[in-house]
Amino acid sequence: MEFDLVIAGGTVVDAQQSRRADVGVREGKIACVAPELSGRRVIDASGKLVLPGGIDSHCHVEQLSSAGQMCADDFYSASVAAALGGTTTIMPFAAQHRGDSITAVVDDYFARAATKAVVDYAFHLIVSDPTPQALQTELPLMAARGISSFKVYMTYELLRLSDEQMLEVLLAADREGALLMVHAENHDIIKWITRRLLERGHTSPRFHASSHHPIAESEATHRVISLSRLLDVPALIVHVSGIEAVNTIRDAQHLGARVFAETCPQYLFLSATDADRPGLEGAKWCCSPPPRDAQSHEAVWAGLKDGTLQLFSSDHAPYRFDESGKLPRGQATTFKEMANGVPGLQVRMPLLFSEGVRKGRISVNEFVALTSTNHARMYGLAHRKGSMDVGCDADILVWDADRQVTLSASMMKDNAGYTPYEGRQISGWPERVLLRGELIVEGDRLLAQRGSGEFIACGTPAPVARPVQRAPDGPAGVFRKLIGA
Ligand code: DUC
Ligand code: ZN
Ligand code: ZN
Repeated sequence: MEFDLVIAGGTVVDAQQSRRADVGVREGKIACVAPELSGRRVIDASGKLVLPGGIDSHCHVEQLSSAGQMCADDFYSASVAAALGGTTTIMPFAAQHRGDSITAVVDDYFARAATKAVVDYAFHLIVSDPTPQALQTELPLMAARGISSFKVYMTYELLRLSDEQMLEVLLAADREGALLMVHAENHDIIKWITRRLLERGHTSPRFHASSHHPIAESEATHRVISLSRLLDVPALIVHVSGIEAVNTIRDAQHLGARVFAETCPQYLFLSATDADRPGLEGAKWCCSPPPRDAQSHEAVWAGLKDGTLQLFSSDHAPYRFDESGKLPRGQATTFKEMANGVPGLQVRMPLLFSEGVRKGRISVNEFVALTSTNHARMYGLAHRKGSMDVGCDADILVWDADRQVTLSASMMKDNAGYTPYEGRQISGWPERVLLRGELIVEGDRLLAQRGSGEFIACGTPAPVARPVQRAPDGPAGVFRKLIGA
């Protein structure tokens, strides 16, 4: 039986196993994984790894910040960067700002992505204004549109929710079968430190990390966990930066809390000291939470290895080093005013492969889980994405584990204009990238047409770690009955 396409002679890797096999593709789907297949077209993958396409479930694309700054990438540039780095599905945010109708916001993001994306995409929804209308009328419409994850913020003046509001959104997420993602940092601690730093004339980018103190993060992390445990509704803590938060999450998981967590390249490969440069240059290394230090890098590696952290996403938040992003008040910009975020869509997978797999910190199967499979399960995409299972979309990477690359701004396809990883030497890069059976990247060449990416509707999230049996008449169930929740 001939296939449309066979990827022949490689080592096929998924989250569970690695095996020598060919992959047969028919009508854009994986149709067979077995030795000696024949196809009308053949890609020779001998000596290469054959992996499921990456899923980056945390990136900001064509998103307006609460301070009114548009990030530097649209759906074309962001998705081209993703494709070149081996990511075939992105999950950006549709961001509600206060006063916005959620339906109008979501319509807008759908329209923007449809004509530009070159990889597949799904959306999360940022909820910043949980009015009764939003909670009761608009959120129930989201599942029908394939959006089953909501992000909330505990900091940023114009985005943050009170604990009371977070409890309401947790309940709504539970009712709708959605997963709550949380930006966990204590707003008042950050605000208080920031005021005192600025009063003392400490305005330069390196003070950003001092203001976003690790204890502000771990306190908020503990608080989210408490809210989640109160109602026994799962929560996912995004962009976990270091030792304090990792330990808080691990302890809670050991107690049976249904808490999940994500980390990002900046928390393994960048440090607070990167922002300590002359003038305002350090702004290029500022994101929230900020990169920490070597002890935190080790804690994050340990969390990835032992399953405390299930997801490795980029948190790609691209802003240019000019008045549109990092320097809204030019040379007078203080650390409080610059846009928060670093680019990372294109380098997320190569960095983790080089530093994780090549250096023996994680297995290649763990690499696949952390960059693809776990994202698909966590956000309800596993019916199409994230594995080499027969019937899944043929989103496939032919990965050259030995290719040496020196990262530089000139090779980045996003619009940030710089990379915080400039000059870093890594090993491993995708040689070919297939999306639904079509070759979209060959070497460093993009073959995909603008707008060829498809929206993928998310189903019900199926969080991946540490399942715990729960009884409806357990303590949280009895408590919820009491309060009518
Ligand atoms: N939160 C994010 O999720 N991304 C960039 C900046 C931020 O605060
Ligand atoms: Zn965030
Ligand atoms: Zn983010």
